[in-house]
Amino acid sequence: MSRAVVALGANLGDRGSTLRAAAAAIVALPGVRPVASSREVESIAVTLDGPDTTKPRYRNAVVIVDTDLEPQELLDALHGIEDAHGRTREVRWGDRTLDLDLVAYDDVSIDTVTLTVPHPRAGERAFVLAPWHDADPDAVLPGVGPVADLLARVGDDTERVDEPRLFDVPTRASGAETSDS
Ligand code: PH2
Ligand code: MG
Ligand code: MG
Repeated sequence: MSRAVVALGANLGDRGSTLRAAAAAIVALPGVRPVASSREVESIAVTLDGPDTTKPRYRNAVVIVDTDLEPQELLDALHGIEDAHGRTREVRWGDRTLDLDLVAYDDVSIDTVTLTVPHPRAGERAFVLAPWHDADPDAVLPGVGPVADLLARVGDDTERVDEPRLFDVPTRASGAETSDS
């Protein structure tokens, strides 16, 4: 079983509903179990030319899962969920109904044509770091450092959305029975 961190983003359509549906679809994948989810944040769209206030704003969130899927298998499944939400791929960093990025997978480093893990820009993006820190305050970006430190360094320019977490996972502390207890 491996632990994976997935960043969710959307700036077209009903962004909040899309992020919630995508989170539900991720944890419904065979071989995937929910661990933690962030709440949603909003931020200005970052394009290849920099932040662009004329573009629709993004909603972003992070979900953490345990999985038996290999990294590329998980990525393929994430792309399937993107496609189911009408994702198109015309412009790099262009507007999108749903973006699902595999940010980290255990402490593994992968660099293939289709997949780079950890995500090469995660440590510079408050819209990834802020929700990741919300989902797991002790998170570490493998090979880089604590997410809390990275977020302090880049500065948190995201705005918390007043909505619940994408999903809630019962914790041992709440007294819930778990299958592996
Ligand atoms: N994703 C991008 C490009 N720009 N800007 C924000 N605010 N949030 C994103 O998730 C985002 C972006 C490419 O994946
Ligand atoms: Mg992305
Ligand atoms: Mg992507």
